[in-house]
Amino acid sequence: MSKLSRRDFIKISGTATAGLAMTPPLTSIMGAIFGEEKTPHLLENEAIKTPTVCEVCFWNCAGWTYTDKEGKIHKIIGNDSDPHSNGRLCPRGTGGLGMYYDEDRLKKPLIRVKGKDGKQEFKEATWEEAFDVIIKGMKDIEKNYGKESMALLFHGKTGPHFEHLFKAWGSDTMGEPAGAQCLITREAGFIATYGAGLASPEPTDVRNTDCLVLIGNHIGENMHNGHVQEVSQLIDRGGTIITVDPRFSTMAAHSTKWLPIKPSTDLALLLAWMNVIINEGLYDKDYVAQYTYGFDLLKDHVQKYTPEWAASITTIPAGDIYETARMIGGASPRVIIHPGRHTAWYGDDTQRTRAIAILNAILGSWGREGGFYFPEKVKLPKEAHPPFPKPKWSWKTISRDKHKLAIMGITNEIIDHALPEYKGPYKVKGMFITATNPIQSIPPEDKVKRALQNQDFIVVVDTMPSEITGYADVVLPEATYLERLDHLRTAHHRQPNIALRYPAVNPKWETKPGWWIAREIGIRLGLKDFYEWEDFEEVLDWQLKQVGSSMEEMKRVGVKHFPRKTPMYLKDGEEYWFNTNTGKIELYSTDFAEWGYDPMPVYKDHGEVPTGFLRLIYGRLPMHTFGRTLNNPYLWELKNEPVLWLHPKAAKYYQVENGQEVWLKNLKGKVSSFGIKVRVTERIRHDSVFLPHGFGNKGRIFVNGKTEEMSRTYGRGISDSEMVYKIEKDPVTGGTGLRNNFVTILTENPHKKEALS
Ligand code: MGD
Ligand code: SF4
Repeated sequence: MSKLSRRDFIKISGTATAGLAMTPPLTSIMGAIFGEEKTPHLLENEAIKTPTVCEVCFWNCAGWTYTDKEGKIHKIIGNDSDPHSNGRLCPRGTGGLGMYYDEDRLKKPLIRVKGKDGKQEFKEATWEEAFDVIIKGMKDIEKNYGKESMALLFHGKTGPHFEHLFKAWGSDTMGEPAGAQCLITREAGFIATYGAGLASPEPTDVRNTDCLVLIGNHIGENMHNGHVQEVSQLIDRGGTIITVDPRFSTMAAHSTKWLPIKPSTDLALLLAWMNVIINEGLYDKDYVAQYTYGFDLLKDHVQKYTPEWAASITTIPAGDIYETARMIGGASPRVIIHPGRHTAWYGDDTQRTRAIAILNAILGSWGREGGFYFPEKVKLPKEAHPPFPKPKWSWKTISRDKHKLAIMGITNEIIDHALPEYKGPYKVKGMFITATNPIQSIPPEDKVKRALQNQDFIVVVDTMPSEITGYADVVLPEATYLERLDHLRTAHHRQPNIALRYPAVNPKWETKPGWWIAREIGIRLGLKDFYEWEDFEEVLDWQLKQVGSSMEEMKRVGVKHFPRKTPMYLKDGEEYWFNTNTGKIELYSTDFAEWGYDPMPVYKDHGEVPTGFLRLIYGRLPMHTFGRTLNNPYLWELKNEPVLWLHPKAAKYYQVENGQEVWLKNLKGKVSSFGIKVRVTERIRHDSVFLPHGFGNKGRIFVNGKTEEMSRTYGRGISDSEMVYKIEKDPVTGGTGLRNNFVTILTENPHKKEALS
C-alpha cells in the first residue's frame, strides 16, 4: 500500500475536502481543479513520467503518471496539452492511483468450486487452468446452443479488446450499460433531429455561451472535467444558468434561476418553452428558414402547450416559464439547452431529448459559436484481419426489430433473453462480463440475478471482487488502467487529437491487461489469424505511423493534435447538408413518422406518486463514479457515508430526524439490504428522495476458504438498483427508464430479527 497519507492526497487534490462534501459549493469543487498549486511535488526525484488516459470516469482526461526508480507510482497529473483536462485532473482522477494501490484487488485467476452450500466458493488458479475452463465453457455453449448464445457485457476502455475477440469467434450478442441505461436515448433524439449524435465529450461550446440550461444534469457533481472548467468560467463571466431539477443541486445553487420541477414532467416544460419562443418570435428566423424542416408543423403542434398548461403539470409557475423562455430566447444563438448524459429516466426519453434538440435548433445554436460546435476526430486505420464470421443472430436481431434506433446492444434485451422463462430461438446461456457490474448497472437487480442464475457459464474480468464476481465460474483479474496499454483515445473535440495510455508500472500480482487476456483466449479458440501481433503495442505503433506519428513520439508528448479539416461553426448563410432524409434539421422527424413514432414530441403523463411513497431519484457524487471508485482508499476517505436526502415535510410524515438511520421498502414490498443515514433538507422536493448511486455493495466471495470483498464499501448505504422493480422501455431505442420507482421509509431495522435468529 502506498505511503501517501490522507493529508498528501488532499494536497494533490488542490483544496480541502470541504469542496467534496455532499452538497459542496461549486467554487470549492472548482478549487479542487483550479487550485493555485497545480500539483505539489511529492518526490525529490521524479524519475519516470509516463503518459496515461484516466479511467476513473469516462471523460478520459490525459495525464502523466510519475513513478520512482523502484517502480512505485507517486502521483498522476494532467497533461497541459490535453483538451479534456486542460492540464488539470479532477480530484477523482488524481485519486486514480488508489485503483492501483487498493489491497482488496483481485490478484489471481479464480475458478468456482461448485456445490458448497450455495456459497460463492472459489479456488485460486493459474492462468492456464483458468483458460482451460473458459475454452471448455465457451465450446460447450457453442455445441449446445450456438456461439451467439454466449453474450458479452462490457464497459470501459478494454471493452473493444473483448468485442474483437467475440466478433472473431462468431458472436455479436453484446451490449453495455453505457447505452440502454445511460445515453442511447439522447443520442437517438439528436440523430433524429440533426442526423448526428453527440458522443463524449459533448460538443457544447460552453466556453463561448451566454446561457446554459441544465435539465436534470448536475454538472459539478458528475464532474466531467473540461466541462466543469468551462461552466466555472461561465459563472465567473456572469453568464446565465438555468437549472431544472427537483433537487437544489450544486449547480442549482450557482444558477440564475432554479426550477424545482415535478419529476417526470420535463417534456411539458420544454414544449411550453417552445410555445413562448415561437409565439413571441424569439427564435432564430433566418436559421430556421435556411436549415430546418417542419417549422410550421412544429408551430401548430406546440400551440396547446402553453405555460399555463405546463404550470399545472410541472408545478413551476407560468410566470417563471415565461421569464426563463425569454431569457433563453434572448440569448439565441449563444445558448445551450444541455443534452445531459444519463437520460434513461421515464421511458419516453428519446422524445424528451428530441425536444431538447428541437429547442436548440429553433434557437439556432447547433453549429454556432456559444451553442454546439462541430467536433472533429482523427480516424485511425483499423488493424487488418480476415472478415469476421457472420453470426446467425446478434444484438441487432433482438433489439432492432422492436426499437428502430437501438444504435447499440440493449443490455436489458440480453437479460430478457437470458431468463428461464424465455422460450424463443435467441437464448442467452453464457455470459462474458468485463468491467461492468450488472447487479447495479442493469436493474432491476432481482431480474438480472435470475438471468445470471440461469446461465450455464459465466466469465468475469474485473479488477475488484465486485458483486458480479460471485456469479462467475471463472474470474480473471485485470490490471488497472495505470498498468495497461489500451487503444488510443481518439475522442472528437474542437481540435482533432489522440492520446496514449501507456503502462506506468508492471501489472501487480498476477493481473494482466485486457488485450493480453483477450488475445490468449482468442489463440486458444483457434483465432490466430485475428491476432497477427504478439504485443498490442505493435498495433498502436502501426496505427500511429499511418497518421504521421509513432509510439516514440506519443510516449514523449502523451497528446498529439492534428489540424481541422472542416470549419468548427456554420458560416452565416452557407449551405449545409444534414444527414437526415430531408438534408435539413428535422423539427418534424420523417423517420419517426415512417416508423410509427410521434414525429414531434407529445407530452405523456407518467402518473402520480402513490400515497405513503416517495419517488426514488438517484445520482452521482462528485468524488465517485458509479460503484467502481467506492473502494478506492483515497476516494473512500473523501466520501464514505452516503446519505438519503429527505424533505422536512416527508421527515415529519415518517417521523425521521436528521442523521437517523433508515431502510427503504419499494412498492413491491422489497426491503433494502442495508440502512442509510438521512439528511433532512429543503433542497429536495417533498415527493422524492435522492439516493447516491453505487453504494449498497453486497459482493462477497470465498477464496480458498478466506473471505474476499471490497472491504471499505461492503454493506455501506443502499443500492438504487436493489430498489428498482420496474423499468419503462423507450420505444424508439429500448433505453430503460429507471425513475418510475417508488419507495417508503422504514425506521426500524427490518433485518434485526434475521440477525438475532
Ligand atoms: P460500476 O457499478 O462502476 O458501473 O455501469 P458500470 O460500468 O457497470 O461497475 C464497474 C465494474 O467494473 C466494477 O465491478 C469494477 O470493479 C469494474 N472495473 C473498474 N475498472 C475496471 C478495469 O479497468 N477493468 C475491469 N475489467 N474492470 C474494472 C455504469 C452504467 O450504469 C452507466 S454508464 C450509467 S450512466 C447507468 N447509471 C445507473 C444509475 O445511475 N442507476 C442505476 N440503477 N443503474 C445505472 N446503470 C448504468
Ligand atoms: Fe479522470 Fe476526473 Fe477526467 Fe474523469 S473527469 S477522466 S475522473 S480526471
